[in-house]
Amino acid sequence: MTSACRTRQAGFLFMNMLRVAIQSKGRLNEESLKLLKDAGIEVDDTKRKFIGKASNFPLELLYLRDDDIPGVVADGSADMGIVGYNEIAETGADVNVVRKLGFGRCRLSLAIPKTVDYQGLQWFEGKSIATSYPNVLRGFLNEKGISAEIRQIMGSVEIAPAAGIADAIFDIVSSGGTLVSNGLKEVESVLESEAVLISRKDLPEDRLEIMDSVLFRIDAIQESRGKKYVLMNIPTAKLPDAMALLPSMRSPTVMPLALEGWSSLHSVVDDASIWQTVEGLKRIGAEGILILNVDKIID
Ligand code: PRT
Ligand code: ZN
Repeated sequence: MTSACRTRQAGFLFMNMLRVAIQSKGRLNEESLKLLKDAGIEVDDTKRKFIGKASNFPLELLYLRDDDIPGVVADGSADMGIVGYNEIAETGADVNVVRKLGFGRCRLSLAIPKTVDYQGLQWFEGKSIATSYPNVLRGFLNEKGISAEIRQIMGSVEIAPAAGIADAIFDIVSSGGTLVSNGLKEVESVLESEAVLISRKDLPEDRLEIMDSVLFRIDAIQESRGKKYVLMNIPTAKLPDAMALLPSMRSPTVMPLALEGWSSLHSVVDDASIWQTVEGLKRIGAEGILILNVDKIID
């Protein structure tokens, strides 16, 4: 009997349950829940407490502060987690990063007062730097051979230079707006981050199948991102020209139309170049062009 058999989805009696830790509130909460929803996993978020069970999948959610997620996955209290890569880098948690998720993008950067004439990393020699990410910063400074004092503070890092707490900061930057409004400028980008899906290293055998199912669904969602499905009617003689306009096309579908000399051509096209592609297709005689959203792509 496979674990899938033991997992009686219809009856909501799950002997094997995958426990996934996500942020309880904050920047990654909404996107994490949306990802699970897109993957067809229904969690009643309105009654959110510490733990929430999916109604149609053998999975339960642990709602935690992001700082706690790497640790609970590393020690096996949760099987998987969704957290910013910056937290993994800082904690050095012994987990597997199984997927990059494409949201919560940011970077950990060094920033200094905007009036400083910055000539390079040597500026930091002997300076003090305020941060909530001392381990990542220490690693970077050691690698570059810079000796600076690291002042760990837990919040409002960006006010440290103006408050006389430190000469510089090392903090998360996204748009850069917070730095500007605090009279700072970003001078070194040290670590690129985005939300990642992590798993414990010793995931029990009976939960592997459930994790594979989650990964399969997430891959289908990610594969479809930035893609459109295009259908058109085109003179059969123009098919080679149409193919040349669709370099990203995989396994094009070509079907003859009832009207002699015409074909129907279907393809998946990158969203970024959709208008350019469609204009080109129109110029070579394509008609009745339909552009559709792609929900999931299963390779
Ligand atoms: O309560 P809990 O501990 O769970 O949450 P938190 O307050 O520690 O974290 P939260 O919700 O602020 O961020 C969660 C994760 O989102 C981070 O660990 C990053 O992986 C990611 N992320 C993406 C960001 C940002 N963008 C971001 N801009 N985290 C924080 N910021 C902050 C940053 O600290 C700075 O104060 O936003 C400010 C800078 O933003 P810009 O756009 O002005 O540059
Ligand atoms: Zn936090």
